[in-house]
Amino acid sequence: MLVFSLSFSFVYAEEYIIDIPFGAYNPELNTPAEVWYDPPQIFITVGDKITWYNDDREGHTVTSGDSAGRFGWMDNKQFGNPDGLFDSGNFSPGESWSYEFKKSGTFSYFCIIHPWMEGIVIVEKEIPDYPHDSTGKKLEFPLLQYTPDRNIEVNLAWEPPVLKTHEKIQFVYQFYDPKTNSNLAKMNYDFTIFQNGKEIFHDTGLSQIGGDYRNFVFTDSGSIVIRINGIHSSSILAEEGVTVFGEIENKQQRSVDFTTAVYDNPEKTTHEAFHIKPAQRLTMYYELMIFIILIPGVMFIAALFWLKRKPDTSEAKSSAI
Ligand SMILES: [Cu+2]
Repeated sequence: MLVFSLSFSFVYAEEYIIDIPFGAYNPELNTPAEVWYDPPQIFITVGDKITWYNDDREGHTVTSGDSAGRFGWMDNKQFGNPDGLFDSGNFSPGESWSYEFKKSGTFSYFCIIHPWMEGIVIVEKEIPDYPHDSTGKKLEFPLLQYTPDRNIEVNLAWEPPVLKTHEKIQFVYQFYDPKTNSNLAKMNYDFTIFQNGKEIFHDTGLSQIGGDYRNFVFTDSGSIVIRINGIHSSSILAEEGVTVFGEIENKQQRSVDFTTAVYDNPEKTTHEAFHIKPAQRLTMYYELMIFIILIPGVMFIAALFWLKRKPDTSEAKSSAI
């Protein structure tokens, strides 16, 4: 009976990878690293496991708690505050550390050695059946935002409401004049999606009466930012009577950001932990550089020796004669 019930209580658990990139030891991020933990923010469900790989040249830790923050460290030499939930201890370059999240919640973590390095893990009980923002807060459609100059109201919704990888998502949006509450057609705009800090989709458009839409299929899970910006219309500009330069400034300012998260689709993917080691790539690069520098170097030195030896040999010959 126990065996019977166990065989039906199947829990879908996944394994995720977070990379500590080469250069993470540097608080200024002016090395090849763009983030300290990649991705810096991850959405998982209870029972999922995360493995952190150290691809940097220094040892690091994954310690739950609050980091000192980049400027907290650089300006005030503050350290982070561990909360004792989990701690990897120091793990060296090339090593990894795994942790299974058994409880839901939002867990921030940092590196004890480099207290500016920070990441966040958001653990849901299960993939939620409602849309939410990148902090996990529930959203009601349509989402509404005003451009900073408050001249345009942007409405956004997406279908299906919970974003999963490998299925078509339709983003639908409309522009309104908040003063008259009228629908604004023929608006030029830019539509961009960023995921984990990288631009993954960009398009420009012209809104129609009733709005406009874009379809997108995500291949990766993680938090996203949907940015609609550069919203402008020549007719509205004439009404506002702004100069060309004023308009360019207005256009740049007319930007709204919406945040949410994409989940791994358990129906369409078998998520396999996959890790390309940048350190390996770097080693290969160094080996190649040695070849490129060493071979002409050896040839050059050989040529120098040969040139130096030449008068000696002729001298030896002449003295022999
Ligand atoms: Cu570190």
